[in-house]
Amino acid sequence: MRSAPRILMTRRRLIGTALAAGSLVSVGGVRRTLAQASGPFALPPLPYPEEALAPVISSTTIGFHYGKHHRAYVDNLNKAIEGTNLAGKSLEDIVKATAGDPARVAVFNNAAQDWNHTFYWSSMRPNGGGMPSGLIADHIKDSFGDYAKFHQEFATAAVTQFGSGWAWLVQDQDRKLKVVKTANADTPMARGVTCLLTCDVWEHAYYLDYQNRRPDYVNAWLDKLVNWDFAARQLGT
Ligand code: MN3
Repeated sequence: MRSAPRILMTRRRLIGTALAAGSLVSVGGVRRTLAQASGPFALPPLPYPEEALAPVISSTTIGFHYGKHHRAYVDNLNKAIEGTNLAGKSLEDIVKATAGDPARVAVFNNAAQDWNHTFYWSSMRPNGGGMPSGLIADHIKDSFGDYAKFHQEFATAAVTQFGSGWAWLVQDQDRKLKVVKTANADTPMARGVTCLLTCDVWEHAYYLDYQNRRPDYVNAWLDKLVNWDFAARQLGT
């Protein structure tokens, strides 16, 4: 059974922060947040304070990653769509409309990076990670055999993504969960795939805290930060 609002993540705080930031973010979660009707888009509020993920991810990293990198994607997207027929579309529609179009690669990159980062912030929570329970645990067992095999497959994807990109847990059309990786700004959402979790493996996500030790970042991410409640809420019926 699918629960009503997919995102409950500190809804009150989300709304409060959104109002404080002066942005219009409807309730209901990332999908709703990302479904801001049209541009210009606002930088979505972080679901927790910048220091909340320390020591796994420092407030310095979040400060740059969220406050500089993510903000730049949003600002550049708004500049790129201004006055075009994309200005009236939702973020998801812009990503899907520009995916694979060489003439609109800059729009795609910034729109997809806005979507990916918003999804990434919600894929984490303080004191998260480790083995899930409930429905998502059943899906992990059905699709991977056991949690350890999922852990290994996800970590391998995240560590072996060459250069910049993302590791994802997705639910395919056959309802099976799968681990996939994408390069640069690419996102499974562009192809209509249901995303459950994502880990940013661009160097800006971990270099201040882990330098070249991407495997240490990925393992700490899996063991201490994964927001399984968020993943469970993305599951299709
Ligand atoms: Mn990033």
